[in-house]
Amino acid sequence: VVDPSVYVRFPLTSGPLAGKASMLIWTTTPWTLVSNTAVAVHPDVTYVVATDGNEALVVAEPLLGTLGEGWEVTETFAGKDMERWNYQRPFELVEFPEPAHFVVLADYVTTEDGSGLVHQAPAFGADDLLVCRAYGLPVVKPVGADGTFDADLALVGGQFFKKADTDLVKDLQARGVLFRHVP
Ligand code: VAL
Repeated sequence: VVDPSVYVRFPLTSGPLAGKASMLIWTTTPWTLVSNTAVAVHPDVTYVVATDGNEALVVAEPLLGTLGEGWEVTETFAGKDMERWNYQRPFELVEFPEPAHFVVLADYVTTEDGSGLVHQAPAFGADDLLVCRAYGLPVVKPVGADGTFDADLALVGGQFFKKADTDLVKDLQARGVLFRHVP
């Protein structure tokens, strides 16, 4: 059984690829993207920029095949070169103490599935919490003890976390940042 999952573009806003490429992240929990805080890469893995002629995406070299046919590599670098590159977060629904939303390095990142770039939501993942703490990043948790999103939030306010996936994926799609949805 394969979990439903999404691949999402995170446009880079600082560093050498600012305005030119998006990082691709994969997650089976779209509702945690509301709390996205950072993106983790492995310092020693090779990452590439690949283009299909229309756009440029950053993925781990061993996972290039994830993109499908017709993608050509234009640049290659190590994960550690990406440290602290900033990006546009996937949702602007919650207030976020900055600085946040930059690339962090983490040895737990693998190239077994997804894109080799791991969306971090420290309130909802044990590994994420350790990694984000080391960078002094905030822990933002917009979901209450009853499992519903804080009532004052746009789009997802009051929704049970897992039920919010549907509206969130639709919104990603509408804004052109959804690369692929595997239902
Ligand atoms: N890092 C995990 C993910 O990518 C969660 C815990 C946010 O889905």
